Amino acid sequence: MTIVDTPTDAAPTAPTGGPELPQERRLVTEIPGPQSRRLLERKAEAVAKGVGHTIPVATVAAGGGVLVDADGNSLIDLGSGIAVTGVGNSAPRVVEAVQRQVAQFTHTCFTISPYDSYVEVAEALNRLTPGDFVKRSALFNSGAEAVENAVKIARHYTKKQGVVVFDHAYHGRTNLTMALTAKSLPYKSGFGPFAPEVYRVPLSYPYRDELSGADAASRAIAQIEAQVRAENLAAILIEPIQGEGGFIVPAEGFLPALQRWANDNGVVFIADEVQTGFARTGTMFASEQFGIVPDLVTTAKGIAGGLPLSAVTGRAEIMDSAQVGGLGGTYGGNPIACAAALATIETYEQENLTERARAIGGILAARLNELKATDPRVGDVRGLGAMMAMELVDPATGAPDAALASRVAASVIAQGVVVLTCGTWGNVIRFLPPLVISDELLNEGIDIVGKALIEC
Ligand code: PLZ
Repeated sequence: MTIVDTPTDAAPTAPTGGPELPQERRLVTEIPGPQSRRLLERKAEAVAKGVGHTIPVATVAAGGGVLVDADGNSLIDLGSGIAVTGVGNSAPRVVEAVQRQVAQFTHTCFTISPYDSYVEVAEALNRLTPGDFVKRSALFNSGAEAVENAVKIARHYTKKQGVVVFDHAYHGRTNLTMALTAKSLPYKSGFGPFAPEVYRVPLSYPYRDELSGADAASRAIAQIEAQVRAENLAAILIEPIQGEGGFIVPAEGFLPALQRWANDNGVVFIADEVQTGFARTGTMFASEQFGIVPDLVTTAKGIAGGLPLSAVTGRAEIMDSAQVGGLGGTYGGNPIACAAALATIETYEQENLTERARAIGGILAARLNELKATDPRVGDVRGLGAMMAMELVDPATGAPDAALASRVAASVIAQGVVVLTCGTWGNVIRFLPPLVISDELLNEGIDIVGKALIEC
Protein backbone atom coordinates (compact mmCIF):
# COMPACT_ATOMS: atom_id res chain seq x y z
CA MET A 1 0.00 0.00 0.00
CA THR A 2 1.00 3.61 -0.55
CA ILE A 3 0.87 6.29 2.13
CA VAL A 4 1.16 9.81 0.77
CA ASP A 5 1.19 12.27 3.64
CA THR A 6 0.42 15.54 1.87
CA PRO A 7 -3.21 16.16 2.77
CA THR A 8 -5.05 17.87 -0.02
CA ASP A 9 -7.96 20.24 0.38
CA ALA A 10 -9.17 20.29 -3.21
CA ALA A 11 -11.52 17.49 -4.25
CA PRO A 12 -9.79 15.33 -6.82
CA THR A 13 -11.88 14.53 -9.90
CA ALA A 14 -13.84 11.34 -9.29
CA PRO A 15 -12.31 8.30 -10.95
CA THR A 16 -14.46 5.85 -12.86
CA GLY A 17 -15.34 2.81 -10.76
CA GLY A 18 -15.21 -0.87 -11.62
CA PRO A 19 -12.38 -3.39 -11.59
CA GLU A 20 -10.03 -1.04 -13.48
CA LEU A 21 -9.57 1.05 -10.32
CA PRO A 22 -6.06 0.51 -8.89
CA GLN A 23 -6.48 -2.45 -6.56
CA GLU A 24 -4.59 -1.03 -3.61
CA ARG A 25 -5.06 0.37 -0.14
CA ARG A 26 -3.92 3.98 -0.37
CA LEU A 27 -4.20 6.61 2.36
CA VAL A 28 -3.55 10.21 1.31
CA THR A 29 -5.34 11.82 4.28
CA GLU A 30 -6.50 10.67 7.66
CA ILE A 31 -9.90 8.91 7.63
CA PRO A 32 -12.17 10.82 7.35
CA GLY A 33 -10.32 13.37 5.21
CA PRO A 34 -11.43 16.97 4.70
CA GLN A 35 -13.83 16.24 1.81
CA SER A 36 -15.44 13.39 3.70
CA ARG A 37 -15.79 15.57 6.80
CA ARG A 38 -17.53 18.20 4.72
CA LEU A 39 -20.03 15.65 3.42
CA LEU A 40 -20.68 14.30 6.93
CA GLU A 41 -21.37 17.85 8.14
CA ARG A 42 -23.86 18.37 5.31
CA LYS A 43 -25.37 14.95 6.05
CA ALA A 44 -25.98 15.96 9.67
CA GLU A 45 -27.77 19.10 8.47
CA ALA A 46 -29.81 17.50 5.68
CA VAL A 47 -30.41 13.83 6.48
CA ALA A 48 -32.52 12.44 9.31
CA LYS A 49 -30.37 11.33 12.23
CA GLY A 50 -31.93 7.86 12.26
CA VAL A 51 -30.16 7.14 8.98
CA GLY A 52 -26.73 6.27 10.34
CA HIS A 53 -23.41 5.47 8.68
CA THR A 54 -20.67 3.01 9.53
CA ILE A 55 -17.78 4.17 7.35
CA PRO A 56 -17.15 7.92 7.68
CA VAL A 57 -16.04 8.49 4.10
CA ALA A 58 -17.66 10.10 1.07
CA THR A 59 -17.55 7.40 -1.60
CA VAL A 60 -16.84 8.55 -5.14
CA ALA A 61 -15.94 5.29 -6.87
CA ALA A 62 -15.67 1.59 -6.13
CA GLY A 63 -14.78 -1.61 -7.92
CA GLY A 64 -13.02 -4.93 -7.52
CA GLY A 65 -11.96 -4.97 -3.88
CA VAL A 66 -11.67 -1.23 -3.23
CA LEU A 67 -13.73 1.83 -2.46
CA VAL A 68 -12.31 5.31 -3.25
CA ASP A 69 -13.29 8.38 -1.26
CA ALA A 70 -13.57 12.06 -2.13
CA ASP A 71 -10.13 12.74 -0.66
CA GLY A 72 -8.50 10.15 -2.91
CA ASN A 73 -8.12 7.45 -0.25
CA SER A 74 -8.57 3.91 -1.50
CA LEU A 75 -10.03 1.54 1.11
CA ILE A 76 -10.09 -2.26 0.99
CA ASP A 77 -13.73 -3.35 0.87
CA LEU A 78 -14.53 -6.26 3.16
CA GLY A 79 -18.25 -5.43 3.37
CA SER A 80 -19.68 -5.29 -0.19
CA GLY A 81 -22.30 -2.78 0.99
CA ILE A 82 -23.66 -5.54 3.27
CA ALA A 83 -23.29 -8.51 0.92
CA VAL A 84 -24.65 -6.75 -2.15
CA THR A 85 -21.77 -6.29 -4.59
CA GLY A 86 -20.70 -9.92 -4.82
CA VAL A 87 -19.75 -9.33 -8.47
CA GLY A 88 -17.93 -6.13 -7.46
CA ASN A 89 -19.05 -2.54 -7.72
CA SER A 90 -19.78 -1.27 -11.22
CA ALA A 91 -19.07 -4.75 -12.59
CA PRO A 92 -18.50 -4.49 -16.35
CA ARG A 93 -21.46 -6.65 -17.46
CA VAL A 94 -23.76 -4.77 -15.07
CA VAL A 95 -22.61 -1.34 -16.27
CA GLU A 96 -23.09 -2.36 -19.90
CA ALA A 97 -26.55 -3.90 -19.32
CA VAL A 98 -27.78 -0.94 -17.29
CA GLN A 99 -26.54 1.58 -19.84
CA ARG A 100 -28.26 -0.32 -22.65
CA GLN A 101 -31.53 -0.63 -20.72
CA VAL A 102 -31.62 2.94 -19.46
CA ALA A 103 -31.44 4.17 -23.04
CA GLN A 104 -34.19 1.75 -24.14
CA PHE A 105 -36.91 2.35 -21.53
CA THR A 106 -36.70 3.04 -17.80
CA HIS A 107 -40.13 1.97 -16.52
CA THR A 108 -43.53 0.69 -17.50
CA CYS A 109 -44.71 -0.91 -14.23
CA PHE A 110 -44.58 -4.62 -14.96
CA THR A 111 -48.17 -5.09 -13.80
CA ILE A 112 -49.28 -2.48 -16.36
CA SER A 113 -47.28 -3.65 -19.36
CA PRO A 114 -44.86 -6.58 -18.99
CA TYR A 115 -41.40 -6.91 -20.51
CA ASP A 116 -38.91 -9.65 -21.23
CA SER A 117 -36.19 -9.05 -18.61
CA TYR A 118 -38.57 -9.51 -15.64
CA VAL A 119 -39.70 -12.87 -17.01
CA GLU A 120 -36.08 -13.84 -17.70
CA VAL A 121 -35.07 -13.01 -14.10
CA ALA A 122 -38.00 -15.16 -12.87
CA GLU A 123 -36.86 -18.00 -15.13
CA ALA A 124 -33.30 -17.70 -13.82
CA LEU A 125 -34.45 -17.71 -10.18
CA ASN A 126 -36.72 -20.71 -10.80
CA ARG A 127 -33.72 -22.52 -12.30
CA LEU A 128 -31.15 -21.52 -9.66
CA THR A 129 -33.02 -21.87 -6.36
CA PRO A 130 -33.07 -25.27 -4.62
CA GLY A 131 -35.77 -27.81 -5.49
CA ASP A 132 -36.60 -29.54 -8.77
CA PHE A 133 -40.33 -28.85 -8.59
CA VAL A 134 -42.22 -26.35 -10.75
CA LYS A 135 -41.62 -22.83 -9.44
CA ARG A 136 -42.80 -19.28 -9.87
CA SER A 137 -41.17 -15.99 -8.86
CA ALA A 138 -42.39 -12.49 -8.08
CA LEU A 139 -40.08 -9.47 -8.01
CA PHE A 140 -39.96 -6.59 -5.54
CA ASN A 141 -37.57 -3.82 -4.49
CA SER A 142 -36.01 -4.62 -1.12
CA GLY A 143 -35.29 -7.62 1.05
CA ALA A 144 -37.93 -6.53 3.55
CA GLU A 145 -40.53 -6.29 0.81
CA ALA A 146 -39.67 -9.80 -0.38
CA VAL A 147 -40.05 -11.17 3.16
CA GLU A 148 -43.40 -9.36 3.60
CA ASN A 149 -44.64 -10.90 0.38
CA ALA A 150 -43.43 -14.38 1.26
CA VAL A 151 -45.47 -14.15 4.45
CA LYS A 152 -48.49 -12.80 2.55
CA ILE A 153 -48.27 -15.69 0.08
CA ALA A 154 -47.85 -18.34 2.81
CA ARG A 155 -50.85 -16.98 4.69
CA HIS A 156 -52.99 -16.87 1.58
CA TYR A 157 -52.04 -20.43 0.63
CA THR A 158 -52.45 -22.03 4.05
CA LYS A 159 -55.40 -19.84 5.13
CA LYS A 160 -53.55 -19.60 8.48
CA GLN A 161 -51.88 -16.62 10.12
CA GLY A 162 -49.08 -17.51 12.53
CA VAL A 163 -45.44 -16.99 11.55
CA VAL A 164 -42.57 -18.53 13.51
CA VAL A 165 -39.24 -16.70 13.55
CA PHE A 166 -36.10 -17.19 15.63
CA ASP A 167 -33.96 -15.52 18.24
CA HIS A 168 -31.35 -13.24 16.61
CA ALA A 169 -33.35 -13.06 13.37
CA TYR A 170 -33.15 -10.09 11.03
CA HIS A 171 -35.77 -9.70 8.30
CA GLY A 172 -36.10 -5.93 7.73
CA ARG A 173 -37.34 -2.57 8.92
CA THR A 174 -40.93 -2.35 7.59
CA ASN A 175 -43.74 -2.86 10.08
CA LEU A 176 -44.24 -6.60 9.54
CA THR A 177 -40.50 -7.25 9.22
CA MET A 178 -39.74 -5.27 12.39
CA ALA A 179 -42.00 -7.75 14.15
CA LEU A 180 -40.06 -10.60 12.53
CA THR A 181 -36.68 -9.10 13.47
CA ALA A 182 -35.42 -9.92 16.97
CA LYS A 183 -33.15 -7.07 18.03
CA SER A 184 -34.78 -4.07 19.65
CA LEU A 185 -32.06 -1.42 19.39
CA PRO A 186 -31.75 0.15 16.87
CA TYR A 187 -34.30 -1.62 14.69
CA LYS A 188 -37.51 -1.68 16.72
CA SER A 189 -37.23 0.45 19.83
CA GLY A 190 -39.93 3.11 19.86
CA PHE A 191 -41.40 2.09 16.50
CA GLY A 192 -44.22 -0.18 17.68
CA PRO A 193 -46.92 -1.41 17.77
CA PHE A 194 -45.76 -4.35 15.71
CA ALA A 195 -47.71 -6.76 13.55
CA PRO A 196 -49.45 -9.60 15.41
CA GLU A 197 -49.25 -13.39 14.96
CA VAL A 198 -45.46 -13.52 15.07
CA TYR A 199 -43.93 -16.12 17.42
CA ARG A 200 -40.25 -16.25 18.30
CA VAL A 201 -38.51 -19.52 19.20
CA PRO A 202 -34.93 -20.47 20.12
CA LEU A 203 -32.31 -20.94 17.43
CA SER A 204 -29.43 -23.37 17.17
CA TYR A 205 -26.36 -21.37 18.26
CA PRO A 206 -23.64 -24.03 18.71
CA TYR A 207 -21.06 -21.70 20.29
CA ARG A 208 -23.47 -20.64 23.04
CA ASP A 209 -26.01 -23.44 23.47
CA GLU A 210 -23.78 -26.48 22.82
CA LEU A 211 -26.84 -28.38 21.56
CA SER A 212 -26.81 -30.79 18.63
CA GLY A 213 -28.89 -29.73 15.64
CA ALA A 214 -31.48 -32.39 16.46
CA ASP A 215 -31.78 -31.25 20.09
CA ALA A 216 -32.01 -27.57 19.15
CA ALA A 217 -34.71 -28.43 16.59
CA SER A 218 -36.67 -30.47 19.18
CA ARG A 219 -36.49 -27.53 21.57
CA ALA A 220 -37.83 -25.14 18.91
CA ILE A 221 -40.53 -27.55 17.74
CA ALA A 222 -41.68 -28.26 21.31
CA GLN A 223 -42.10 -24.54 21.84
CA ILE A 224 -44.00 -24.14 18.57
CA GLU A 225 -46.32 -27.01 19.46
CA ALA A 226 -46.95 -25.64 22.95
CA GLN A 227 -47.33 -21.96 22.08
CA VAL A 228 -48.68 -21.82 18.51
CA ARG A 229 -49.63 -25.24 17.08
CA ALA A 230 -49.41 -26.20 13.40
CA GLU A 231 -53.12 -25.58 12.82
CA ASN A 232 -52.52 -21.87 13.43
CA LEU A 233 -49.20 -21.63 11.68
CA ALA A 234 -48.75 -20.38 8.10
CA ALA A 235 -44.96 -20.37 7.94
CA ILE A 236 -41.62 -20.95 9.55
CA LEU A 237 -39.23 -18.23 8.39
CA ILE A 238 -35.49 -18.57 8.92
CA GLU A 239 -32.15 -17.32 7.58
CA PRO A 240 -29.98 -20.41 6.86
CA ILE A 241 -27.11 -18.46 8.44
CA GLN A 242 -28.23 -15.52 10.48
CA GLY A 243 -26.75 -12.32 9.11
CA GLU A 244 -27.28 -9.19 11.20
CA GLY A 245 -27.87 -11.46 14.21
CA GLY A 246 -24.22 -12.55 14.26
CA PHE A 247 -23.39 -14.90 11.38
CA ILE A 248 -24.76 -17.77 13.42
CA VAL A 249 -24.37 -21.11 11.63
CA PRO A 250 -26.86 -23.62 13.04
CA ALA A 251 -25.66 -27.08 14.09
CA GLU A 252 -25.92 -29.81 11.50
CA GLY A 253 -29.40 -31.25 11.21
CA PHE A 254 -31.21 -28.26 12.75
CA LEU A 255 -32.59 -26.84 9.50
CA PRO A 256 -33.56 -30.21 7.96
CA ALA A 257 -35.47 -31.18 11.13
CA LEU A 258 -37.41 -27.91 11.06
CA GLN A 259 -38.14 -28.32 7.37
CA ARG A 260 -39.35 -31.89 7.91
CA TRP A 261 -41.68 -30.78 10.68
CA ALA A 262 -43.03 -27.94 8.52
CA ASN A 263 -43.57 -30.26 5.52
CA ASP A 264 -45.33 -32.86 7.69
CA ASN A 265 -47.59 -30.27 9.31
CA GLY A 266 -48.85 -28.15 6.43
CA VAL A 267 -46.60 -25.21 7.31
CA VAL A 268 -44.76 -23.29 4.57
CA PHE A 269 -40.99 -23.37 5.12
CA ILE A 270 -39.42 -20.08 4.01
CA ALA A 271 -35.66 -19.55 3.77
CA ASP A 272 -34.62 -15.90 3.92
CA GLU A 273 -31.55 -15.96 1.67
CA VAL A 274 -31.39 -12.18 1.32
CA GLN A 275 -27.89 -12.07 2.84
CA THR A 276 -26.70 -15.67 2.20
CA GLY A 277 -27.84 -15.88 -1.42
CA PHE A 278 -26.06 -15.60 -4.76
CA ALA A 279 -22.75 -17.44 -4.48
CA ARG A 280 -21.84 -15.71 -1.19
CA THR A 281 -21.50 -18.88 0.89
CA GLY A 282 -19.84 -20.97 -1.83
CA THR A 283 -23.00 -22.32 -3.43
CA MET A 284 -25.63 -20.29 -5.24
CA PHE A 285 -27.81 -20.54 -2.12
CA ALA A 286 -26.80 -21.53 1.41
CA SER A 287 -29.81 -23.88 1.70
CA GLU A 288 -27.97 -26.29 -0.60
CA GLN A 289 -25.18 -26.78 1.94
CA PHE A 290 -27.61 -27.45 4.79
CA GLY A 291 -29.57 -30.06 2.85
CA ILE A 292 -32.82 -28.12 2.88
CA VAL A 293 -35.25 -27.43 0.06
CA PRO A 294 -37.41 -24.52 1.18
CA ASP A 295 -40.95 -24.10 -0.13
CA LEU A 296 -40.23 -20.39 -0.66
CA VAL A 297 -36.94 -18.49 -0.85
CA THR A 298 -36.54 -14.74 -0.45
CA THR A 299 -33.62 -13.07 -2.23
CA ALA A 300 -32.29 -9.53 -2.68
CA LYS A 301 -28.84 -7.92 -2.06
CA GLY A 302 -26.48 -9.97 -4.27
CA ILE A 303 -29.13 -10.41 -6.97
CA ALA A 304 -28.45 -7.31 -9.08
CA GLY A 305 -24.93 -5.97 -8.57
CA GLY A 306 -26.14 -3.08 -6.42
CA LEU A 307 -29.44 -2.17 -8.07
CA PRO A 308 -32.55 -2.47 -5.90
CA LEU A 309 -34.28 -5.76 -6.65
CA SER A 310 -35.68 -8.61 -4.58
CA ALA A 311 -37.69 -11.73 -5.16
CA VAL A 312 -39.82 -14.49 -3.73
CA THR A 313 -39.37 -17.82 -5.50
CA GLY A 314 -40.97 -21.13 -4.71
CA ARG A 315 -43.42 -23.93 -5.31
CA ALA A 316 -45.85 -23.01 -8.08
CA GLU A 317 -48.93 -24.11 -6.14
CA ILE A 318 -48.04 -21.84 -3.21
CA MET A 319 -46.89 -18.88 -5.32
CA ASP A 320 -49.97 -19.09 -7.56
CA SER A 321 -52.38 -19.06 -4.62
CA ALA A 322 -52.61 -15.26 -4.40
CA GLN A 323 -55.30 -13.68 -6.60
CA VAL A 324 -54.40 -11.69 -9.72
CA GLY A 325 -53.47 -8.19 -8.59
CA GLY A 326 -52.69 -9.40 -5.07
CA LEU A 327 -48.94 -9.11 -5.59
CA GLY A 328 -47.09 -6.22 -7.14
CA GLY A 329 -45.96 -2.65 -6.66
CA THR A 330 -45.05 0.27 -8.89
CA TYR A 331 -41.36 -0.49 -9.17
CA GLY A 332 -41.03 -4.20 -8.36
CA GLY A 333 -38.88 -5.79 -11.06
CA ASN A 334 -37.93 -2.45 -12.59
CA PRO A 335 -36.40 -3.00 -16.06
CA ILE A 336 -33.04 -1.46 -15.17
CA ALA A 337 -32.76 -3.60 -12.03
CA CYS A 338 -33.77 -6.68 -14.06
CA ALA A 339 -31.14 -5.95 -16.73
CA ALA A 340 -28.60 -5.61 -13.92
CA ALA A 341 -29.76 -8.90 -12.36
CA LEU A 342 -29.37 -10.83 -15.62
CA ALA A 343 -25.86 -9.42 -16.07
CA THR A 344 -25.06 -10.18 -12.43
CA ILE A 345 -26.29 -13.77 -12.62
CA GLU A 346 -24.30 -14.25 -15.85
CA THR A 347 -21.23 -12.93 -14.01
CA TYR A 348 -21.63 -15.35 -11.07
CA GLU A 349 -21.95 -18.23 -13.52
CA GLN A 350 -19.34 -17.24 -16.12
CA GLU A 351 -16.71 -16.21 -13.57
CA ASN A 352 -17.37 -19.23 -11.36
CA LEU A 353 -17.87 -17.04 -8.33
CA THR A 354 -19.25 -19.84 -6.15
CA GLU A 355 -15.85 -21.46 -6.39
CA ARG A 356 -14.17 -18.11 -5.71
CA ALA A 357 -16.38 -17.70 -2.60
CA ARG A 358 -15.15 -21.07 -1.32
CA ALA A 359 -11.52 -20.03 -1.90
CA ILE A 360 -12.11 -16.75 -0.05
CA GLY A 361 -13.73 -18.77 2.74
CA GLY A 362 -10.65 -20.95 2.93
CA ILE A 363 -8.39 -17.94 3.40
CA LEU A 364 -10.71 -16.25 5.91
CA ALA A 365 -11.23 -19.41 7.96
CA ALA A 366 -7.51 -20.22 8.12
CA ARG A 367 -6.44 -16.71 9.02
CA LEU A 368 -9.22 -16.04 11.55
CA ASN A 369 -8.62 -19.40 13.22
CA GLU A 370 -4.94 -18.41 13.59
CA LEU A 371 -6.13 -15.32 15.48
CA LYS A 372 -8.41 -17.47 17.59
CA ALA A 373 -5.57 -19.87 18.44
CA THR A 374 -3.45 -17.05 19.87
CA ASP A 375 -6.09 -14.73 21.31
CA PRO A 376 -8.73 -16.04 23.74
CA ARG A 377 -10.85 -12.94 23.11
CA VAL A 378 -11.73 -14.51 19.74
CA GLY A 379 -14.37 -16.84 21.14
CA ASP A 380 -15.64 -18.28 17.88
CA VAL A 381 -14.86 -18.19 14.17
CA ARG A 382 -17.72 -19.27 11.94
CA GLY A 383 -19.38 -18.88 8.58
CA LEU A 384 -19.43 -20.37 5.11
CA GLY A 385 -17.50 -19.20 2.08
CA ALA A 386 -17.18 -15.44 1.81
CA MET A 387 -19.53 -14.94 4.79
CA MET A 388 -17.29 -15.35 7.83
CA ALA A 389 -17.10 -13.77 11.24
CA MET A 390 -15.37 -13.81 14.58
CA GLU A 391 -17.24 -13.38 17.83
CA LEU A 392 -15.31 -11.35 20.41
CA VAL A 393 -15.79 -12.19 24.07
CA ASP A 394 -14.46 -11.67 27.55
CA PRO A 395 -12.20 -14.74 27.85
CA ALA A 396 -12.96 -15.14 31.54
CA THR A 397 -16.74 -15.29 31.26
CA GLY A 398 -17.51 -15.73 27.55
CA ALA A 399 -19.65 -12.59 27.78
CA PRO A 400 -19.99 -10.69 24.49
CA ASP A 401 -17.44 -7.86 24.18
CA ALA A 402 -19.11 -5.24 22.00
CA ALA A 403 -16.72 -2.49 23.12
CA LEU A 404 -13.76 -4.47 21.80
CA ALA A 405 -15.55 -5.13 18.50
CA SER A 406 -16.24 -1.42 18.01
CA ARG A 407 -12.66 -0.46 18.92
CA VAL A 408 -11.25 -3.00 16.47
CA ALA A 409 -13.66 -1.95 13.71
CA ALA A 410 -12.93 1.75 14.24
CA SER A 411 -9.17 1.18 14.17
CA VAL A 412 -9.41 -0.98 11.03
CA ILE A 413 -11.58 1.59 9.25
CA ALA A 414 -9.14 4.38 10.18
CA GLN A 415 -6.42 2.33 8.50
CA GLY A 416 -8.36 2.09 5.25
CA VAL A 417 -10.25 -1.18 5.51
CA VAL A 418 -14.04 -1.35 5.38
CA VAL A 419 -15.18 -3.86 7.95
CA LEU A 420 -18.63 -4.34 9.51
CA THR A 421 -19.81 -5.57 12.87
CA CYS A 422 -23.01 -7.46 13.63
CA GLY A 423 -24.66 -9.58 16.30
CA THR A 424 -27.46 -9.21 18.81
CA TRP A 425 -24.81 -7.94 21.24
CA GLY A 426 -22.75 -6.08 18.60
CA ASN A 427 -19.65 -8.16 19.37
CA VAL A 428 -19.16 -9.89 16.03
CA ILE A 429 -16.79 -8.71 13.29
CA ARG A 430 -18.01 -9.94 9.94
CA PHE A 431 -16.31 -10.35 6.60
CA LEU A 432 -18.32 -10.05 3.38
CA PRO A 433 -15.76 -9.18 0.71
CA PRO A 434 -16.72 -8.79 -2.92
CA LEU A 435 -16.13 -12.17 -4.56
CA VAL A 436 -13.84 -10.47 -7.09
CA ILE A 437 -11.38 -9.21 -4.46
CA SER A 438 -7.75 -10.34 -4.95
CA ASP A 439 -6.05 -12.63 -2.43
CA GLU A 440 -3.49 -9.85 -1.82
CA LEU A 441 -6.09 -7.26 -0.79
CA LEU A 442 -8.02 -9.80 1.25
CA ASN A 443 -4.90 -10.83 3.14
CA GLU A 444 -3.82 -7.23 3.66
CA GLY A 445 -7.27 -6.47 5.09
CA ILE A 446 -7.08 -9.44 7.47
CA ASP A 447 -3.52 -8.45 8.51
CA ILE A 448 -4.87 -5.07 9.59
CA VAL A 449 -7.73 -6.64 11.52
CA GLY A 450 -5.25 -8.95 13.27
CA LYS A 451 -2.95 -6.07 14.22
CA ALA A 452 -5.87 -3.94 15.38
CA LEU A 453 -7.00 -6.79 17.62
CA ILE A 454 -3.58 -6.92 19.29
CA GLU A 455 -3.45 -3.14 19.69
CA CYS A 456 -6.97 -2.83 21.13
N1 PLZ B 1 -33.39 -10.37 5.38
C1 PLZ B 1 -31.54 -11.85 6.01
O1 PLZ B 1 -29.95 -9.49 5.91
C2 PLZ B 1 -30.95 -6.89 5.21
C3 PLZ B 1 -29.82 -4.58 6.85
C4 PLZ B 1 -29.04 -3.36 7.06
P1 PLZ B 1 -33.50 -4.84 2.88
N2 PLZ B 1 -29.77 -6.86 5.99
C5 PLZ B 1 -29.06 -5.61 6.09
C6 PLZ B 1 -29.81 -2.31 7.76
O2 PLZ B 1 -29.25 -1.75 8.71
O3 PLZ B 1 -30.94 -2.02 7.37
C7 PLZ B 1 -31.79 -8.13 5.27
C8 PLZ B 1 -31.25 -9.38 5.61
C9 PLZ B 1 -32.08 -10.50 5.65
C10 PLZ B 1 -33.93 -9.20 5.04
C11 PLZ B 1 -33.15 -8.05 4.98
C12 PLZ B 1 -33.81 -6.77 4.58
O4 PLZ B 1 -33.36 -6.37 3.33
O5 PLZ B 1 -33.11 -4.87 1.42
O6 PLZ B 1 -32.56 -4.05 3.73
O7 PLZ B 1 -34.92 -4.47 3.08
